[in-house]
Amino acid sequence: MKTVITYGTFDLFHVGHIRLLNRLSELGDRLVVGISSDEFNELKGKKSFFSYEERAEIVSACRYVDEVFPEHNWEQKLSDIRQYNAKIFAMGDDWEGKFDFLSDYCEVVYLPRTEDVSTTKIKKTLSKLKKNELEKIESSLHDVIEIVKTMSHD
Ligand code: C2G
Repeated sequence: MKTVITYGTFDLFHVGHIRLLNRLSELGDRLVVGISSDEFNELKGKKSFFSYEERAEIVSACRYVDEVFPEHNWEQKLSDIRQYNAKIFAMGDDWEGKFDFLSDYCEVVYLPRTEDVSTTKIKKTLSKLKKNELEKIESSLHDVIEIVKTMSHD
């Protein structure tokens, strides 16, 4: 049984996550995923839209994933690798080199990220949409106020 282990926040689950998990599942017989807890996300400077429980439910429903577990800190990877007897630790290549110290215990693999999609980009696009919509509502309100003013003078 060749186990692959990876970690992530996996907020606003998107094709970048799915494509990575698919590729990771092809590296072995079992894929286990450490999902960053809400508290650990704060340590990473991230505030996820979905809670840990929701993100864990979504990722564990993914056909490529066999098991999920909480990621509470940076230090737990080695004990996780031992607990799951993981033969491969793999991440997207935005982490290239950051976890090479694990190569004494298992194979360390960095796979190319999926370009042009990220949770941050999704959030930015949505907030821009919201801003545009609010500006449209505001200008329509001004028009209505002007009409009411005109009518009240007549
Ligand atoms: N990813 C990807 N392509 C994207 C976005 C993300 O391949 N367009 C990969 C990342 O490289 C990472 C995984 O998907 O391997 C999860 O990404 P995030 O949810 O952003 O996780 P991150 O904040 O990188 O947390 O201890 C490790 C950390 O918990 C990793």
